[in-house]
Amino acid sequence: MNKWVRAHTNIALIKYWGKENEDLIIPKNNSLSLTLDAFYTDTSVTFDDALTEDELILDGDKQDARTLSKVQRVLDEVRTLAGLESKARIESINHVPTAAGLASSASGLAALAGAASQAAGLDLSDQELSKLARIGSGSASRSIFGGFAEWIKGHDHDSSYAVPVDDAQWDIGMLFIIVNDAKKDVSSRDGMKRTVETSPFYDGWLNSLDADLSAMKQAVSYRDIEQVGQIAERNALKMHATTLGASPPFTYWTAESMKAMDAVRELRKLGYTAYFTMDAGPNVKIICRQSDLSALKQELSKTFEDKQLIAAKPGPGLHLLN
Ligand code: 2P0
Repeated sequence: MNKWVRAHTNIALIKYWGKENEDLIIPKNNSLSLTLDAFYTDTSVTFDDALTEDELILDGDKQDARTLSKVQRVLDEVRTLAGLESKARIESINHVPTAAGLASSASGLAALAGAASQAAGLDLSDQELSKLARIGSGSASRSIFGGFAEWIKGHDHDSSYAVPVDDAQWDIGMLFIIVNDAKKDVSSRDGMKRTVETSPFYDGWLNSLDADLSAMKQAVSYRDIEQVGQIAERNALKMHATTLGASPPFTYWTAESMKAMDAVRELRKLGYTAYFTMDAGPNVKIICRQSDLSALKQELSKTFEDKQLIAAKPGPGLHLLN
């Protein structure tokens, strides 16, 4: 019986946006994230000589070849490392509130790296697991770790992996405002590629990252939630600014995203510590004190429906389930 492995999703406070090497998924810059308890993926892998092709069953449904492609990068690497030839059956369950419209590639590919290496009899270090998850999806490299993690960009497969930064066992949380669950027009993979290739703002973004990253690491080490929030919000806005300069231009923001960002600014006027970040989609995530989560939810329920508001706390790293 193969074991089930669980990985939680993470949200970047210093964003990954652009690849130096698209094939190996080596990023242009280091990124830093917080792993969260509220969203996770459970995965089990079986290598079986009787199979004629790899299969992915996600939430009970067999997935098509396109969805399999990220997964196969990871499986192929595991087969190479373990000297295996058999095809694999992957069963995966996403624990993301329905209609949340949140990307699950970080938790999904991290759980796959753990489950596939375990099923192949490999005993990989966290660093090796992070590299394995990375070749499936960049952000998954960070989901091997709980709390805050930094993905060190490196320059080749062996030097590009995430490391733990801080266990986040302090008063920090995130509140998600789910504004739209529609499938996005521009995937993050295509969006970052277009931005790197065509946006004149991309260099400005890259040039500002060292300062943001070192300020963020200092703020995390001081447990300074105000600074963490301020730096994260500025960093996210700069990332999103690069997409407006791309050709053709695009944005992940919708009118509802703007409304949510305004609501966060209003929370600040009320005296709360509340800053937003956004990823390759319209949803808005609020960085706040864990001890304020209920109060913020109540405040925001004047503007948004309860089902749009999901509270999250720092979550654990990759682990086996009993
Ligand atoms: C991040 N995002 O740091 C950034 C911020 C979206 C915006 O990582 O192409 O699914 O598989 O490496 O990891 C989303 O991109 O992209 C992402 P690939 P991924 O979280």
